[in-house]
Amino acid sequence: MSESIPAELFVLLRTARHVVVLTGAGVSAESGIPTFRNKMMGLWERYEAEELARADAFRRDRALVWGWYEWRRKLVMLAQPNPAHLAIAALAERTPRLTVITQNVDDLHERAGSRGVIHLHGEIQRPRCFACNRPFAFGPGIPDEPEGGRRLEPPRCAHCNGYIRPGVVWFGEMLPQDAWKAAAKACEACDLMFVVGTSALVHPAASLPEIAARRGVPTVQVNPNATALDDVMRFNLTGAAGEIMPRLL
Ligand code: BV8
Ligand code: ZN
Repeated sequence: MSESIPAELFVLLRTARHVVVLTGAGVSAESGIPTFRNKMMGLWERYEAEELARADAFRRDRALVWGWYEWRRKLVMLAQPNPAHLAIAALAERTPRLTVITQNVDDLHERAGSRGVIHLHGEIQRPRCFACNRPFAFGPGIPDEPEGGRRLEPPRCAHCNGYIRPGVVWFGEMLPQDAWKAAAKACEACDLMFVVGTSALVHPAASLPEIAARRGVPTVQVNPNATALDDVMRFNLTGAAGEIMPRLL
């Protein structure tokens, strides 16, 4: 049994007007989606995410990068939202206002019922053309496993014949301005902020909790491990999101 939840936190939850929940890969871990910190499961253990989640990696070997994302998209499509996603969606029904900000590119928050999710780093289900930026629609069904689990040629753009790229923000790329602005605005306005399942190493996303903490807003971290935020957060709930978040309800 992980540690108990302070009674004060329940009072804060009941009286909060605007709650922000910032999530990272840890919130999808119990759905079977590998996080970045641990070695990728199976086929890709010899690559570092930071090596593949880059535009120059796509330029150098587009089929390897596209194969990696199609492998991840298959995992996402076969995965189910876990009790953490479901609890966050349920919390929104009981709070005057709740904003979900995620670093994840999966759609598990949406499939759990969360609405208006802010995706700071894009969405794996929304690829676009690397040349003209036009959106590309995937066909129905599960992506076929890249033969040999490695390379898969990306599709071409119907408009300009450019290569289709994953609809995510790669390292070195700017975050979508509207998403970033909406996220920062929510952290400026909230009166309670949860940070669930992130190692808080990637910027500028990792600087969002500071916006709330600097305003004296109560901040709550949910993570089984220590992170860069431990000294910033007012409450540190040590444990798995799928175990702790439902108990907040
Ligand atoms: C930008 C989409 C600049 C792609 C991602 C030096 C200092 C500061 C910054 C930098 C620097 N050098 C370079 C930078 C910038 C760089 C950066 O921050 N690098 C890091 C590595 C230092 N940032 C960028 O490049 C960003 N862009 O800065 O642009 C710029 C400025 C002007 C003009 C042009 C450009 C763009 C960053 C976005 C990269 N894209 N994702 C994809 O998914 O493939 S990042 C990706 O990694 C994720 O989205 C996420 O953000 C990050 C992984 O972090 P987490 O989500 O936290 O996951 P992680 O595995 O790390 O941790 C999991 C946590 O869960 C752990 O704590 C674990 O304990 C916990 N956990 C495990 N199980 C559970 C659990 N918790 C709860 N329950 C459980 N069951
Ligand atoms: Zn195009």
